[in-house]
Amino acid sequence: MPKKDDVTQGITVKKADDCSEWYTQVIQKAELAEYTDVSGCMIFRPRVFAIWEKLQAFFDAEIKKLGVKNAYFPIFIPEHLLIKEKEHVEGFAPEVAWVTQGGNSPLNERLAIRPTSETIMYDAYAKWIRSYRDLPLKINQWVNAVRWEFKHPVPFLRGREFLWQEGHTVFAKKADAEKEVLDILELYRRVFEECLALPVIKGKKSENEKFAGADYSTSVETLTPSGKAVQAATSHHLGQRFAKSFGIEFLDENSQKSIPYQNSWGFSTRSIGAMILFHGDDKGIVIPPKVAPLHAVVIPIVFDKDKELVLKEAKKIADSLKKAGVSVELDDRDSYTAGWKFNEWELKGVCLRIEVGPKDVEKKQAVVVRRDTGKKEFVKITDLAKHIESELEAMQTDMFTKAKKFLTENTVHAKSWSEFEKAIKAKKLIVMLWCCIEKCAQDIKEKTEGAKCLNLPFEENKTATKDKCVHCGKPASAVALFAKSY
Ligand code: 87F
Repeated sequence: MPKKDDVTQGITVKKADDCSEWYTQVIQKAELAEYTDVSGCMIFRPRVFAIWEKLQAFFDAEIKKLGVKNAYFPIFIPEHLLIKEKEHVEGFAPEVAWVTQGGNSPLNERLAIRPTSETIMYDAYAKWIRSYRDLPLKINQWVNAVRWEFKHPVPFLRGREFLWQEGHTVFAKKADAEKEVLDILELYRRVFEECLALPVIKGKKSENEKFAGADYSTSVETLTPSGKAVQAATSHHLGQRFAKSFGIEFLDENSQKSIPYQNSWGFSTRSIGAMILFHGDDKGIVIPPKVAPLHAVVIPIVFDKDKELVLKEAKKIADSLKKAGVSVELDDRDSYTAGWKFNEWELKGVCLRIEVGPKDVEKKQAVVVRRDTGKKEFVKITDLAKHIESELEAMQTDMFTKAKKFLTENTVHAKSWSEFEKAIKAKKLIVMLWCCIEKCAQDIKEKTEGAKCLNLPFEENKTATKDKCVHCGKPASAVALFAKSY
């Protein structure tokens, strides 16, 4: 059988030339996702689901340390519950998907397919919470959610069904609830920066961008190389609004009736879209080691002569690395050339490639190639496990450093409206003094075809802001982050 040595499996466009075509190709060719007959709904293939499981494992362990417990609430939300807190659902109504029929019989009441679970959870909370001893109540669920988007779907980043966690907590004291909002936001920062090697900017949502059911919302935001920002996660303080609509009350230590304070927070499989977009290159995806399903692949380089010897040595290396705790695979498929395999594993984003040829066997060494930098090193077999461990750590750090540099270099502090316009055209993230008035936000959106305030970064707002709004000239009330977004 002729060996397959063509590179047609590769991506045919450069990321810098056509980022969205690059993204579409990489997702299919690296076997991450598959489109289905329902627009905006896709299959999360094992390679991507494994990344999601790593993120889950990290975040789940962290929230458990904070006393959060997992549970499951139904996917169907009866209409009367969904509309109980009117304000929060008004703006979202067009995105709700409904079940109206069971078998052939119309239902008496429409059932919403979970777009988010505040209403169904808080209806139960009202039954469960009686006294201050029942608080705090901290429940999370790892589920799917559906929002009937009408904009063009982008795998992971904008779809109709996604996976997420939604945490819903209840506290007797406002201060405790507010502390948790920030504790969770910090965990989100760590999910993105420590696991996905994506730098994020923490901040408070502006009044018109906050969740309508919240007193205030906070978020972590990042910019992708496509020039569009991604809201990576949100953590909301709901105040007493939902508690009042759903009748959640408790008797405090003095047997006084009180209304508790609530939070909700979530991050989704969108995070994976941001990761793919951010770190991928012309060869395929690059996965930070902390979330990579596979750390290394051993590829024997065989010629007819010495074939058995090389294969045996390659297997030995893979086995001993496995024993040392490295997630590694041996690619000893006979029908592909080594070159074809190199391309394939680069496309799929395996962190390290370990090549073993006859010369290496002779010298008791292997060649280790890093996916993110292409750096090639000859490593003694005896040092291999240690070397791999330190290379994976270095790769994680280097990927974050590089991403951070990108974010810094693509952030512009606009001092005037013309600077703002120029920066938006150049697909930058913009920091500017802003009045935070809704009308001004609308004008900016119209003039720039969609730029909006992502958040009011905590860091930039530490010092009091005086001066004028860069857009409208009215007094500025905060430093704001602007960009176009997904
Ligand atoms: C779409 C349809 C109906 C977003 C929706 O951010 C309702 C909603 O409430 C809706 N889209 N939201 C806001 C979700 C708020 C909040 N929920 C828990 C989160 C994090 C997780």
